[in-house]
Amino acid sequence: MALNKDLVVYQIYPRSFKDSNDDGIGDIKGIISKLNYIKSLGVDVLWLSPVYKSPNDDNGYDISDYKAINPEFGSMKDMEKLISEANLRGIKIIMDLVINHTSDEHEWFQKSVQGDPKYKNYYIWKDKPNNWTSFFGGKAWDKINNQYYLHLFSKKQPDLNWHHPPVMDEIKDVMRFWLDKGIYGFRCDVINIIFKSSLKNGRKRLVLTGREHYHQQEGMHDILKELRRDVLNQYETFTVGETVMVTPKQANDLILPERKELDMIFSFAHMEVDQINNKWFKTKFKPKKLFNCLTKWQEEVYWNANYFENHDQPRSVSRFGDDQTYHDESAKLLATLLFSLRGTPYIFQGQEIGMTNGDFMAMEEFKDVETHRIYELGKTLRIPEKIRFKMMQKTSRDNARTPMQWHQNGGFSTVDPWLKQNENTKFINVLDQDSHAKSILNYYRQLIKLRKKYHVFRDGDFQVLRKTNKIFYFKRANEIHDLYVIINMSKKETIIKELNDGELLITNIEKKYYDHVLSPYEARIYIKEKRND
Ligand code: TEU
Ligand code: CA
Repeated sequence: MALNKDLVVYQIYPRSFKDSNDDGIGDIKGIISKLNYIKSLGVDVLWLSPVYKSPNDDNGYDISDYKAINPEFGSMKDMEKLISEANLRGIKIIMDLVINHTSDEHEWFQKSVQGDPKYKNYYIWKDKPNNWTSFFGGKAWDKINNQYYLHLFSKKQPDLNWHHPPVMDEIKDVMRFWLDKGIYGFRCDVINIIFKSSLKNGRKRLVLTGREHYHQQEGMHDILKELRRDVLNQYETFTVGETVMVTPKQANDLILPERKELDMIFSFAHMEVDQINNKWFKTKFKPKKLFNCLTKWQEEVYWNANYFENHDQPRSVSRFGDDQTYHDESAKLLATLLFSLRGTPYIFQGQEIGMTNGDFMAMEEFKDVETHRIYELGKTLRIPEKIRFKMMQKTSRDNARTPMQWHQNGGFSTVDPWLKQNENTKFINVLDQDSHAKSILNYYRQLIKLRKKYHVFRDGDFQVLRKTNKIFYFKRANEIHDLYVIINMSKKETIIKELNDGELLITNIEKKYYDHVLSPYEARIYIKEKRND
């Protein structure tokens, strides 16, 4: 089945979207109650972060039963209703497929620990650990009884052993279970690290010692081909892989149609333009670096999954825009860019109203396991407390996970939410923006409409016309239209010399003349119809 390039995807982090039963935790009924809102955006696909049964060490990315719903989120009946109610509105659902690891509370792991011969090899056990380190900092091995098991994430997330064929059978079964319920596909969590080629010591590195033994190995390609051939191809599906540390070449190896693996992947290169070595060491954001990176991926990769936000990243308006003086302008500029790149656009809940980073004032206010682990790790590295806290404020994943801002008083729940609500819900919320024609929300809606109306947004090729420290000017073209996209990613007024005429299709700033002067954070898209004679 050929990839549908017309889709726009909206990601929901269920815990933070809408609470329907006043326990402070978002849930499936909450999502159902907001389906009309989601429909009003014009999106086609909902990606749900994990809703499976889980002890929530990593908020659902530690699954203890792949075929059950976390009671905090509701029941299987609720989930079935969500799928059918979404389908009624023409919205398809993709679920998170977390198959690098399970929860340590999964029955398979429990039995593996007990030495049950059927389950022993479902996980990776060793008498002596190697020197690998985990994504959340610290060693990647922990001891139970007299043996060590591998966990590339928290110690409550043991890695599955993909050398053991029954693991493959179990996962195929899980995938069929959900596809049979009518879901449209999967977002495959950290899919390019699932196959461990060897368990030898790795070269010592500041982060992820050992990664040369599991990152992007040939065995991973074989697994993906098999899942595609035996499961996905029996249905109409959509897959996006989350792939860490990939190059454009590695991306293509995963997504080119003739490879028969994934439809598209989330890469991280553009999320690394404001950091040194790792995400905790942030530097000043230089737009040119982002433009260069996006250009490279636009030019070299077959089809991109474009995103500026998800549940692991700080909010884009706080990071690449200006969440104070130019909040409105810069949020809209980022939207313009997102929707005019070649590829499938992904919106993370709240991005469409310009939600900002959280306003966390103390460590206790953070709930994320990684945030606390890295904060502690920083202590052993003797990084002063104040600096460590600042690092968390800037980079913590909880920045993305604050409750959705439905109205001036929050509207997420009637009780205190599980994670602190941002104070700025007073000014940044769905209700206000819905009724205001010029809001960020309505700008997103408008962009989605334009993308649907003009094919060139989807199938046009990409060509850079100009790249400076502030300006990104590019063209998208197909046989019918030329699109010219111009953004000024800065607080300064900037002149653009070359400007093609055409009809101004959309812009984030109202003014009398649209000449060669670009206001701070101004974005414009022009369209020109080609003559057919
Ligand atoms: O994330 C994997 C990942 O590499 C990072 O983006 C991660 O958020 C972390 O910050 C690494 O430093 C995926 C999920 O998106 C994430 O929420 C999970 O915690 C993780 O896998 C484990 O399942
Ligand atoms: Ca709830």
